[in-house]
Amino acid sequence: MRYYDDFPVIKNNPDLVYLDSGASSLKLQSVIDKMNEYYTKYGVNVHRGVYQLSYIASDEYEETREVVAKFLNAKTKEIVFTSGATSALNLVARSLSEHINEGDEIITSVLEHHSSVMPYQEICKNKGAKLIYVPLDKKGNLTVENFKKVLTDKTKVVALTLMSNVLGNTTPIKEITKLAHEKNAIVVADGAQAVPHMKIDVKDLDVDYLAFSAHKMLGPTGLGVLYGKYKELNSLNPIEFGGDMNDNVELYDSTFKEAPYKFEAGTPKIAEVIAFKEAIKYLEKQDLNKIYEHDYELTQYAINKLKAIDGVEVYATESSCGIVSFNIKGIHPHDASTIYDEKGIALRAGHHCAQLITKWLGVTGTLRASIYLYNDYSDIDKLIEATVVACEYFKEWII
Ligand code: C6P
Repeated sequence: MRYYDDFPVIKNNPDLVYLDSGASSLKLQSVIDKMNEYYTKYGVNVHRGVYQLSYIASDEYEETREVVAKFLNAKTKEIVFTSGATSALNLVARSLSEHINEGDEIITSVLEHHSSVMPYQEICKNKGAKLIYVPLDKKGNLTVENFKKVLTDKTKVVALTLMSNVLGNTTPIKEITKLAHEKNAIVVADGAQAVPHMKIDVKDLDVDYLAFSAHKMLGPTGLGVLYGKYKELNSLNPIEFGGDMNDNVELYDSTFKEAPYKFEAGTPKIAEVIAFKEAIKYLEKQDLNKIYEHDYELTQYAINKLKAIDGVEVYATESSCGIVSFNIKGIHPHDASTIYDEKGIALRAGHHCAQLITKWLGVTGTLRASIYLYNDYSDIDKLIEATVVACEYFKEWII
């Protein structure tokens, strides 16, 4: 009930057990209200108009950049708005590709979401560079020791997730970044799952780039953020060209604005950017450290309860937060998921756009319950009850 007024989807679906926040979190009423405010009160373009409404919209837009920067302990000019974590990760990879040559090495891992690894597969194919995978330990954790084994003088980019969207485990990115920088390699961190759950300080982590999505942290869909250390970010060339990112345009050449604006070609996601600050303010009010504690406790509670059920295989570990992947042994997750849906439990089934890790686990996919601040123990108890029912239903096929 605590979140009843804050999240209209909860209000409108009182029996819903929402355990799919890893795919997209529920959206805040204050975010929706702010989008409405933009559309109804000053819904015009930004950075272009020379009239009052455009100034208001532009100020609201730029205020979010300041709020995001403060949230990450970054500088305002280090924040680029994109259409999602995917586009942020593609932007940085494509911009970096100019600096990748034959024989260079790019380090990644099988924990990656497709958007964190596929751009580098393309670069390696086109440039004759090598994609190198950090081996995982037995539990699926990425360790500093294993990272050291693959880091070489040829490493140019290290592209790793901060938190796996299948296992929910975190990467020791601070230690990895320190080592990578000793080899002058650039570190690109995928924060799509981590940023919603934990306090991230980019100065402390020292990563060069960090990408994440607004819609996984109570904000609007269609919006992402690319943080880039200013010197690095400003040294990259844009990959999209058009309105507002240029300075002087001549017949055969043009000059670009400085970062972040040279990476925001065309009319941006105005309403979404303006409203996103409401999500960040809310998360800060709730306290990210408390959110992490809450999500971690519920995750571990779910893991322990699931492990106690005969016929269930759990892939999450003691370091998992917010994500619990499991299977009913021998049952395809899509078949099992119908039981949960019948009981009003929303979870995800499949490879979660991270086929490398599901292959590493030796399965085609998993059931995945993902937990966020509005979930409580009763949601997990319902997940457990439904899992007992599913095991009973499939008992003849369980192997
Ligand atoms: N993972 C999931 O259900 P977008 O789709 O651009 O907002 O985020 C991409 C992305 C990048 N990295 C990680 C670690 C992610 O988990 C995601 C999105 C969703 O797990 C949708 S596939």
